[in-house]
Amino acid sequence: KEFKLQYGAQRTGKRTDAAMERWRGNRFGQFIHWGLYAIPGGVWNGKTYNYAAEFLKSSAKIPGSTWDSLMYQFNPKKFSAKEWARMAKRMGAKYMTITTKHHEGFCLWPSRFTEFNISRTPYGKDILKELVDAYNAEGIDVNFYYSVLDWHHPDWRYDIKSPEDSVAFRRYLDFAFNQLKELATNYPTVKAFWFDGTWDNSVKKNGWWTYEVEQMLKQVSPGAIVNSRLRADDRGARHFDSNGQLMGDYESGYERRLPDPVTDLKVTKWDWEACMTVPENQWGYHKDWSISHVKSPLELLEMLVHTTSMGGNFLLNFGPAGDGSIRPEEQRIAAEIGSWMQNNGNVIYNSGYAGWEKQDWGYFTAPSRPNTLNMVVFNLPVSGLLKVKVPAGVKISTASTGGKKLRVEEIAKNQYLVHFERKWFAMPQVIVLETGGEGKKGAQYQ
Ligand code: H79
Repeated sequence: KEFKLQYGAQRTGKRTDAAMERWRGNRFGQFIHWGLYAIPGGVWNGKTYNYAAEFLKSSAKIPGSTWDSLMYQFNPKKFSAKEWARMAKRMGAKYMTITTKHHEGFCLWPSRFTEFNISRTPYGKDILKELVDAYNAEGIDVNFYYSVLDWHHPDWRYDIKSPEDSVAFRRYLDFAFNQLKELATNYPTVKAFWFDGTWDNSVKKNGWWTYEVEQMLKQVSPGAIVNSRLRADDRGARHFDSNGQLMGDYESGYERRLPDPVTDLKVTKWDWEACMTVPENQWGYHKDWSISHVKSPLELLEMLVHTTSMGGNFLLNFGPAGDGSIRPEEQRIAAEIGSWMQNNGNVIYNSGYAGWEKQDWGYFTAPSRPNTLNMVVFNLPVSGLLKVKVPAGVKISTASTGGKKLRVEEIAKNQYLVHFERKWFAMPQVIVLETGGEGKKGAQYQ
């Protein structure tokens, strides 16, 4: 059944304009969660709360006025927008997405629609502008995260159960709309908006608003990109409308997880982005990272390659401390990923899904250049022999690593072995395949 929708998807298929091509080619982004929650860092009155640090207000049941007064302590003495931007640049990030306002409601920019903002803190300056300028100066695109859910605003509602709720929430929606218009207007280089906190019934019952916000952002900021998480349709369907079409410009549902590289190939049909934490579930700064597994640089690098191989973007989160410093673990991750990206970034940027069958040794990524493909090897077999199954009619002509030719052996119909070194490697290895030329004739196979 096809529903007639006023606020459903605006398009079928991927956007093909220059702004979207750039967003897609960027592939690797840095997520930053920074707000008042960075000050307590998951610890309140001497007690450590293991749940996400940015949820401390809720986990520790802290009264609103107590939490809000943290703003009078917000004075990050070690903050340097330029240092953050340099670190992101060295890591190989091509874009950065910053929490302009998380669920707590505190705004990192001097919004004229609420006093709960950076200008009222001892720090006083416009942190958002400093970040936009510093990152843009490094050639890094800046995107804005905005939580629609707001624990601070008196008119926020989780559901609409009375006419009073309806009136109050309408005021809230106007407020959020105005803030978003303010962001798009005052920071004209912003490339994309990353919406969160849109899952409550109140928002689902006001799909029209998510549509209006998308239209407004694209009017004020031509080329602006919005994530599917913003959107609900006339009937409350989210991300995908009631007819199954993606809303917004890219799918943003993969949070702290990735699509399976064999069974979830449907994601290659649209643009998408996965966001990832370094610990299990901490976005904001948490003082104690011993409470969960902390992903290694290699685990994260594999996730980046995995995501690229499926045509998605990877947004890796950082949670700076309340003093503006970046914890040593995050600095090390940025440095180690960066050292690999410096030599191998070409298998990530402007690369995507190859359409070839996944093999155990790792991932294929396809550059935009025709007749060439990358193999990114994470699991080298002890034999050193890498199996490659090619689509029917495709032949491998050469394989090389670091400019050195490797032996390619055709072993069966549409199947090759690439003879790699039998050696232990500390980092993933890249093999470039050129396709074309003649394969064996079918009759020559046993
Ligand atoms: O900003 C980070 C987190 O603080 C934020 N999103 C990332 C990017 C976040 N907010 N809430 N959550 C993560 C977890 C919330 C999950 C749930 Fe639900 C919301 C459970 C029930 C409502 C999402 C919607 C999952 C099921 C329905």
